Amino acid sequence: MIEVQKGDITKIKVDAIVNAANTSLLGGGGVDGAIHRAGGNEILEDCRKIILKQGGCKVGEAVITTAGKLPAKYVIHTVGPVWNSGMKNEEIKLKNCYLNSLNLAAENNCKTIAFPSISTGIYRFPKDKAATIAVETIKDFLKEDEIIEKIILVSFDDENYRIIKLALDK
Ligand code: AR6
Repeated sequence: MIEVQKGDITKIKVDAIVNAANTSLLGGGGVDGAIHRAGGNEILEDCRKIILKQGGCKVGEAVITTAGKLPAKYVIHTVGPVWNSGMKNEEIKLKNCYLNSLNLAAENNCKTIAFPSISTGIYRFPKDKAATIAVETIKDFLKEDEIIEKIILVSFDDENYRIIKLALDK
């Protein structure tokens, strides 16, 4: 089941929330900043352990940490592509963000997951294209998967809410 919700992803009580991080995993602005601020230092401590082990996270890949003080159990950090006119395989990279996050969630027995609109803020990915990729990738994944029960697509603003709703109803 997929649903769309307007609001702040840090407030949602699910097994895992997904973070639109950057390759350093050290935090930043946008939803990444909000998650680290609200979740506290434990999240950054886990990120530092991952950095020591594998040196950050590549575009399209995903890693999992505690959610610290957040109501969720885990944060799955994935790194979206910076939009570059669609000339740098951005669409495939964004699809990989969703796929790798979903696989990591299922491996960790997460039944409920909330996603922000990865790459549609500071990384400037066109919102309609990003919504189509998110919805199609999740729908295809859920057809095969037996662990995940509910996915919430969280949009921070009205425009993205409408765009995601349209993509879902298609
Ligand atoms: N809850 C839900 N969605 C949010 C929230 C929130 N609290 N805050 C923002 N959004 P962005 P990106 C939406 O810029 O484009 C960071 O500095 C926002 O409206 O957070 O992937 C990282 O460290 C937008 O629709 O992520 C990276 O350097 C969406 O979340 C870079 O930004 C994603 O916007 C990643 O850029």
